[in-house]
Amino acid sequence: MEQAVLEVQQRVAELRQLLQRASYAYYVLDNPDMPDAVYDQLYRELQDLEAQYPQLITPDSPTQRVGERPATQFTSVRHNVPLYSLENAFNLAEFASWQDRWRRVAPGVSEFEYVCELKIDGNALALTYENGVLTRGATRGDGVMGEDITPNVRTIRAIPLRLNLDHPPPRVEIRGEAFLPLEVFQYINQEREQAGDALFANPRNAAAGTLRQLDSRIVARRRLDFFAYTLHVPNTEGSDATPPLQLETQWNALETLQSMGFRVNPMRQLCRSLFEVEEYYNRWATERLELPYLTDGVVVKLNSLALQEQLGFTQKFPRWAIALKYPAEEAPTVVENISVNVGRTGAVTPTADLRPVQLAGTTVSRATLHNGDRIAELDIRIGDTVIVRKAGEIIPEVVRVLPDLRPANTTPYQLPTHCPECEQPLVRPEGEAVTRCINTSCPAILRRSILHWVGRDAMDINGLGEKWVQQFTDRGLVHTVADLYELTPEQLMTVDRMGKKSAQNLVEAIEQSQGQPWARVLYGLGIRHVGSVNAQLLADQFSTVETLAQAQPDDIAQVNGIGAEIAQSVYQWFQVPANQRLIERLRAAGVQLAGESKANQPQGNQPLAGKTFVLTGTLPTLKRDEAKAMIEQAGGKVTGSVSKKTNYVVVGAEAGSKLEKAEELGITLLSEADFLELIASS
Ligand code: 1X8
Repeated sequence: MEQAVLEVQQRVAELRQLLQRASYAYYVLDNPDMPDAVYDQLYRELQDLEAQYPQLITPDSPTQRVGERPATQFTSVRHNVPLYSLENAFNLAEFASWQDRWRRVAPGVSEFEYVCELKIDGNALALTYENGVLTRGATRGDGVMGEDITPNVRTIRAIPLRLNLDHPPPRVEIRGEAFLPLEVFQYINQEREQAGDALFANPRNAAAGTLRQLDSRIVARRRLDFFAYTLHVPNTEGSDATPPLQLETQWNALETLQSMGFRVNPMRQLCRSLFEVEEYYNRWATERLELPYLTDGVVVKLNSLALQEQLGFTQKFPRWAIALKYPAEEAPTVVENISVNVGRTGAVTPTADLRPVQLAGTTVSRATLHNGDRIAELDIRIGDTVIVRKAGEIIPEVVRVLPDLRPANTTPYQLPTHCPECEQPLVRPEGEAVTRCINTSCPAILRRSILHWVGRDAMDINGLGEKWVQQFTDRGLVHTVADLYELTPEQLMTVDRMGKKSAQNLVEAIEQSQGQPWARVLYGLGIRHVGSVNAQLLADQFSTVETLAQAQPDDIAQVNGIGAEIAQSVYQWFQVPANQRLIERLRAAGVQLAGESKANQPQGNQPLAGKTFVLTGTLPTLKRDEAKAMIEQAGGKVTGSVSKKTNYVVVGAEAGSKLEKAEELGITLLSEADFLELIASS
């Protein structure tokens, strides 16, 4: 008996450590390293053991709190009302048992209604409005403490900055889910791939990463969306809450949220029985796959707010709501091989070659294994039967190994110690998960760099695919992208199966690419973090390669949408002598290294050059003339009306139609404090 308890104790400690590490990676690092299904499974195992052996429960067990500590960059704030998580049900039987439970807690209730809503796979936010004005936007955090991310929340168009109410109460709090539409998610990942950055695993992580961006200008570009679902009006003494806010039902609250100016999910339904809930759940099991955002279940709430209040909360969950989840799309298959790929930045990515399997409507034959740590953690070996999952539109991933099906004589997989292409030692910088080949003349890196240069968003050179590039580099015809411009048809004809006509066409296509604009050239250089959007932003402000090459990181970071990390990366690229030589050779080859500047003022002492401001409403401390003078001093312009060309609208009290217009056009709004900060930092 004693022995058994000891063993359980050990397992409990192990589970807690695993879960804590996984939540740290998930919540703090925004870099999940454990699939949700595995986490749920371990969590349940821990819950079960703790239920059996309550003496083993400690206050710091992951089961004893709502979430994990927030990260540190933003100010921590305490939520006025904690954000609870929802109890999960994975099938109708579990839902029925939840129904039995709440009915036992409220025995007198014979008639009731449920509101069914889609569960959005995003990040919960708590928004505070004082006298109708958005004063705080916070992340969920651990449910008790979150992070104040107000500047970022302000960039979300589905969130009104001012409530559409004639007599707003002193204070209301709105909860909802911020998320990235699938299309935006794909676009962001495309951009990251182009820029050589690590991809986001799914839209939820991409949204979390975006919400915690310190630079809200970058947030604004990412087009987060939001669905509101909860409305809290505190019962203040002598409250004069006006009729629209005297709420009786959740249904009513949703309608009110909508009329207050929030986006509310239209796929909601009143249900009067378990069977109607089942119908709703089954209907959306397939229809949800057509939606432009990810959903992972159905949230079922009791409609009556009085009944909600009567039922109250357990330690962790409301008793009056439950999440009826959809199973993730998973399937078992066999890892036939593990191959490693060397990317343009030298990053080594292991990939599983799988026995083809049908998953979410497509045939999956490869899955990313992310990095060496991940392989070691899951102990994925060649020959293993594994579970692969596809969530949303993303690259499939291996979520776990089925150890019982492991063949005899397998050994743990080790990433190669040397580059599979150039055989130079691979390095893994301390504290990083990525292993890299750092040999600047590695043929794999060279091939990828050339393919990037000739790619559709860069120099767009037709007819120069992977096969040719491989031959050119293997034969030593091309060592840098500048060499492309010196190729002759005669040289090309020495390559296998290249005819005279093709060789001439190719030389011509390469020559024509000299006319590509400077922004494309800059993108084609393949500087880390510089995808095509950032390249355009930089080219707009730095009209020649010289001005960019001579700019300090701070100058570069002045560009709207360019953060410190990107600026540093650009700066460093131009410090490398080989890169400086490359630029000179491209210049000699006639490639365009300058364009028309969109900035009509020099950088530096005119940091707001080219920026147009509109002032509206009464600012708390500044007079309109003062604000105008400050803008003009910094090189900016003030105009009287809002248009697409407006960069910022500074908003004071009683702002009217200009604010509406600005919101409509998605123009960055600044409070006086934001404005002063912008001026001070410029
Ligand atoms: C979480 C979510 C809720 C709703 C939708 N999506 C979610 N992720 C909803 O109520 N419509 S409620 C909720 C929570 O209470 N933790």
